[in-house]
Amino acid sequence: MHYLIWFVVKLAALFGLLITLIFLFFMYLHRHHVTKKIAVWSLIVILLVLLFFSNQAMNTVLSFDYFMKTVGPADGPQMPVENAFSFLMNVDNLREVDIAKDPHELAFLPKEKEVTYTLEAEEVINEIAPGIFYNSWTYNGKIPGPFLRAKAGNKVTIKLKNKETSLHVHSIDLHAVTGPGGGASVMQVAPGEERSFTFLAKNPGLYVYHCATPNVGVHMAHGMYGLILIEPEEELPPVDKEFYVMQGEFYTKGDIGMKGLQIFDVDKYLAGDPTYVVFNGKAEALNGKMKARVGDRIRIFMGNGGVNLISSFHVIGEIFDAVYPESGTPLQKDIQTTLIPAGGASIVEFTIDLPGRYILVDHSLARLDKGAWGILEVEGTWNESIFSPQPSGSRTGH
Ligand SMILES: [Cu+2]
Repeated sequence: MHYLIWFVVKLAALFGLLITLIFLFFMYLHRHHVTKKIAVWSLIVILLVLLFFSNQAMNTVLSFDYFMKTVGPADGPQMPVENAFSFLMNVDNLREVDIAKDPHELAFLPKEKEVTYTLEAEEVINEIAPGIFYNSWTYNGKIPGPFLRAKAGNKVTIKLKNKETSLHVHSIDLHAVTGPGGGASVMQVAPGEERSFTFLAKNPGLYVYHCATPNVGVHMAHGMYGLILIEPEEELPPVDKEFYVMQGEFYTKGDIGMKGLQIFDVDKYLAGDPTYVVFNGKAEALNGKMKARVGDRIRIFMGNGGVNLISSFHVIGEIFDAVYPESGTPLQKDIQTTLIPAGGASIVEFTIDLPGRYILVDHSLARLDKGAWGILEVEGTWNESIFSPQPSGSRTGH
């Protein structure tokens, strides 16, 4: 409710200011005995002030780009006015959620040859950093969406529901699919409806899935992406810990750090200049959730929802013993930083030798300040033969 009250109060304040200005101007004209012209002048002033204040109100409350025309294959990224008004009318029906996907939440490899996954598109209100709220569009109320897992040769059925509280049509395009739109050609789902389709998982790999309803980039920049792992016939070798991490971007009208409910900024989106770059949906989403012990073999399924940036994925103080670059083959060894393309993913593996706090980053390091970092906490015994002297304090060196 507080979002709507905030909006009404702001508009009422602007309206009060407008009335006061008109009244003062009217009194000025009246005192100077130009009553015949008062009506005309008042009308002009009303129109000018309305124009000025409506623009101010829109810029701070909702951003519409009335006249923007882009040249993509579908509708441009502008948000239709009716969507914005229906958002304001429905904002209290949206759930306020903790958007951060737990990096431990990984599906087990199903034993069956035919696998079914059900996803639900839901528009929510969530914090992307302390005190900064956003209207995210999600799969199952989290960013990224659920981790899906199958084996090469499996038949995979995807059911997608679109919650009745949604204001938009949503869909799914899985990069693991061979066929039109990766599924999106038959999976455009209106609010309150459900659709399904089946595909043969032909190629092993770690694939991004995302919403592919125009404007596709705008849907993805609201959080609609996740990963599906198609394991090879021989399956991935066992490890001690697996983690699920995805990088993503938020484009907000308010600059970095501006509190309150933030609205999508189409200019920043087109310029590829996100206000926030985060792992798992919000700043510090991973902290306290990634823990391991010395000697553990770690595997990170690392995806990039984009929509604009390429991630230079690095773990400070570690070397990736093994990387499946872009999740394909062949396997690479001894990698410091690996590129995760927008709409792509990688599998990285390493064994932990020493206790401490290891920071996951996009090594385009300005993005740390935009939120792209997380901590892997490791406990265990120090080994002087690998590193001496033993650091004290936080042990990260950062
Ligand atoms: Cu969507």
